Amino acid sequence: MNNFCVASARTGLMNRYGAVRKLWIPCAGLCAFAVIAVCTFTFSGTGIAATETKPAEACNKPEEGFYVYFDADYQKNHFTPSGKMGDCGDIEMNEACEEKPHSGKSCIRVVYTAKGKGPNECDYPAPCKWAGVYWQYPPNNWGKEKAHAEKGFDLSQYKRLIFWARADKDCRIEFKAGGMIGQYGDSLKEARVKNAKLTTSWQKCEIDLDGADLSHIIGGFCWVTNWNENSDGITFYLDDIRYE
Ligand SMILES: [Ca+2]
Repeated sequence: MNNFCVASARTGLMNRYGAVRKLWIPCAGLCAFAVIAVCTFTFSGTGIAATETKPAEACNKPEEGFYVYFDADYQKNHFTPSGKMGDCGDIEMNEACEEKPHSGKSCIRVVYTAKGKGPNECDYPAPCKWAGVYWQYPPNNWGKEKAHAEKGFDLSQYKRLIFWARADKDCRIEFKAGGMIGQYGDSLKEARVKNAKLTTSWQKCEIDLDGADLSHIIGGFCWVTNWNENSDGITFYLDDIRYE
């Protein structure tokens, strides 16, 4: 599987990983031009698709697409990270983290402590030994309440879910699109999943949605991890989550 990462810069930046192309980018005039370095990596393992980028000066305007998150105060964010799962007490999230965002003013900081702290949302005795969060629409909609039956987004026009991620140390985190299977849940019953290898640098990650039924999506994005993958806990960061 080929994966791509894009680093934008005002000046010609030769990326040691691959060829450099000059492209004009309409970014509200802020970026006169950018150099896009396309590098291709393939990670071994199960469905890993994370790509590394060199330091970039990202444009600070949203790109085309259907955003789950751009900045904390962005008016066109969709979905809410209301769906905590597993060892919920192990999860801390800050959607207005200003520590080196990939774009704009903020990114999302996720802290997973791997302590097994409750409340514990799993169907066996605690600790669950895992945790995760779904971005839902409307908030707290697990697809089980008829009142929300008509609520959801038709994202059929989009072909992939893009997001950027980094972590305090190298780690693996699982990400998903769709897969909330309640009676009134996602049309995409089987989530599209990406087990991504994150590093301390921002990386562009992609979940391929080709052929997916996106006609009714209430679970727009999700991260999950567990004691096996991150036994000492992990802090990671997300930004620019969008369907395109
Ligand atoms: Ca941002």
